[in-house]
Amino acid sequence: MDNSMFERRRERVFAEYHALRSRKNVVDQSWYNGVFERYLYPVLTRAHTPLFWRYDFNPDTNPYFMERLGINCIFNPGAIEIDGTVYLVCRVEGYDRKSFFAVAESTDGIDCFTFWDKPLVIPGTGEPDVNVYDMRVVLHEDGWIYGTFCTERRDLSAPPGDTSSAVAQAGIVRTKDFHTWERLDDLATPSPQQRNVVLHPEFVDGQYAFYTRPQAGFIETGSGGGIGWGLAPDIEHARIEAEYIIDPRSYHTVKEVKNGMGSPPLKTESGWLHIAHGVRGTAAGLRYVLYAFLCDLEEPWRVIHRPGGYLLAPVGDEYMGDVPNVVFCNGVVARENGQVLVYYASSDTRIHVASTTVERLLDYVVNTPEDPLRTAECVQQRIDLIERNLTYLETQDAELTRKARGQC
Ligand code: M1P
Repeated sequence: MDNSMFERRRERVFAEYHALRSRKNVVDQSWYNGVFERYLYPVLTRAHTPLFWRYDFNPDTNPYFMERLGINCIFNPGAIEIDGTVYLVCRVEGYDRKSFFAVAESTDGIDCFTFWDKPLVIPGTGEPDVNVYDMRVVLHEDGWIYGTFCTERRDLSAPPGDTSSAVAQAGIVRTKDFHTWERLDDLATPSPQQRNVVLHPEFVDGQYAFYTRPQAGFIETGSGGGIGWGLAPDIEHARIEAEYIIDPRSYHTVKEVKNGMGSPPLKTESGWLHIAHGVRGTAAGLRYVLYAFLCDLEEPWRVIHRPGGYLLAPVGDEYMGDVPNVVFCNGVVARENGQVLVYYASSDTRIHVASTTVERLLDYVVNTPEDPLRTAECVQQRIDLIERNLTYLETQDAELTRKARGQC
């Protein structure tokens, strides 16, 4: 049989794949805010997934060199650094809408993320998962690496004919070698549903501490008012008896409709640093942005700094994708040299990285004023800044003031 067409197509796909894989990322010079740097290209897209996950490479069974199992998108990765290598536990979604987890690794955390040959195999519980996604990965002080993720199952109490109602809960896995994962019981809480559950890296009062996101239904949080906190004495059968809201959603803010914890918090000298997501409604649908806050070191449930507004929102191409106007982060890595890599997905489609430092994020959370919740006070906040600036600039030279005014 003449395989020339098969080979031509395969070579074309190889060439495109290698061009993409060898492209160096660069800081996006069109973006500046002093808080973090953006990069020009996403770190991972569906086109980065290995070709042998998608194509059948045997000309006898795939004479047209077709994609046999397409990948739709890759997003919302958990992140961890082990011995100088950054691992992303990515949410990969096939054309069939099912998500699964796959690990990609890179030494500098920016370029050349390479997938392991096979996706992770996550054992089930007695109640099979239909879909799993958004794993948060954390090295706990008990010595295990834990993953908390959303497990979604059909709502068996839904009326006949309702094929979309679902129940979301928090699944828990753990590993010592990052390859073999042990499944523990799903987290039990007083709330009907859970998503965005994060395990705190240290014991609190000798117990495992969880950030939760109680919700009444699959999409709506209902009366579930924000990011919750609860303790569980046992991790293998984790059960939270009392759940407290530590970061409420709030009218006319970036977290008016809902919010959820992002990555496990970073321990800093000034407190536990969090990056979370906030959601508000618009005429065009929901808008997801990232925001940050700082919690007390000794009482990690107590928020001590709440900068107003968002830390990171979609720009440019990030607005577009399967679920537009979304940025979402569940993986942050703080490297030994102080660099912080924030992995965020845009529009439920692809993964980007933003780079900053612990010092800059602390400066941001401590010195960004809180949202005063009313326009009149926001204007006053800005006038205070303007007056401080003009007073300072005028003590400098007139040229600086003229430049700051942007005078032509
Ligand atoms: O589509 C945006 C995000 O929606 C959900 O997040 P939340 O529970 O906070 O609304 C999740 O499905 C998440 O994966 C997704 O990115």
